Amino acid sequence: MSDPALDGIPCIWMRGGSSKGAYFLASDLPQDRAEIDDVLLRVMGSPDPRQIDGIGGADPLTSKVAILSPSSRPDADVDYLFLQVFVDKPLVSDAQGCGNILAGVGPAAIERGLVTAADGETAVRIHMVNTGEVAVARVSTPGGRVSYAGDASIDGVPGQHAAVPLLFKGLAGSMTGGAMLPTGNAVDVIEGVDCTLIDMGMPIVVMRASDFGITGQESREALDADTALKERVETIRLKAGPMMQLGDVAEKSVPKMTLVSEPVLGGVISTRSFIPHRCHASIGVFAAVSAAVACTLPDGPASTLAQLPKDGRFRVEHPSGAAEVLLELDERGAVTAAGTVRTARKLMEGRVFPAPRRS
Ligand code: NQM
Repeated sequence: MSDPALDGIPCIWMRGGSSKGAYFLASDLPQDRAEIDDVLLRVMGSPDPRQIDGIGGADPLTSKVAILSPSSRPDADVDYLFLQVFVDKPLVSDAQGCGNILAGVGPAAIERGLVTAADGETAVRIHMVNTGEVAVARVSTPGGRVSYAGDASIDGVPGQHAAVPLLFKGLAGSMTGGAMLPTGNAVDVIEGVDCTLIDMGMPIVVMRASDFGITGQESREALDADTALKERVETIRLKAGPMMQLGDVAEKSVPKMTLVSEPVLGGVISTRSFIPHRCHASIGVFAAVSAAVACTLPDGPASTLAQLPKDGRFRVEHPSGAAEVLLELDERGAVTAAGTVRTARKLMEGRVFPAPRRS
């Protein structure tokens, strides 16, 4: 019987988009969810603000896990369960997906033998277990091997890498019961603040930055240091959770809280996202899709500030630049498909050794 603390667990440490995570095969982890959570906390070094005894990077964006397994459905090649390992709390949450870590799933599935690569490019159909949808990722595979080299760049990540185009359908109400606007309204007033409660792949609450007395152009560090602002945002989040059919969200990483302002870089809208207790260095993929769609609503905090594009390319501005989201709309303005381009890179492959259980 193997002991993970002695023998280690096979793992790929991968940058996916503007996040980093540990990619595992489900068959290398315990079966029981509570045991998986326990092992992952010990792998990442949580709870500890520095994650000093684990591989987590002391930031929610680098304390992420993808668990891959052969697909359980005929319309997909691989199952992907995303888990957010909290940094400073003994919590692991499956209450959200993650589009950045998704960018590494195609490459990791090929590297670990779950998907056979074609010569040139390989389309990998990924069943996102958290939300039940299927995304299609296109992975560069010259000679039948994953290549991370290329000339695509994304804001928030230095350098250029192989593009990983991602295509999504059926994102509405991914975690909130199937409706894009879980309350049926484009605007709900919570604690006196106009909010759009929306889920197009990620449940988010969109609010005007100016309603919090800020410009919306502040740095991540400045916003993280603003405890009064964060307390106000959290009060609204705790009320929005049950309204979005997410139940009590005190110990969940959703909904994300998105403060919007007028674009300043020629994009559609400017954002600062709390995920949910720290400000994002950029913005999540599905959070960007949800924010872009909020801009298309006839009412709401985003729609009054947005500069809508004519070509379906929604550049969602964030603290380190902008993320481009492609939206396909039907004649009634409903979103029929969404897409984006990310990059990913394998950083390390080997065995990870979880810390011993704490007494
Ligand atoms: O919204 C961070 C990230 C994310 C999530 C977070 C993401 C998404 O940037 O799809 O990618 O919101 O916790 O990794």
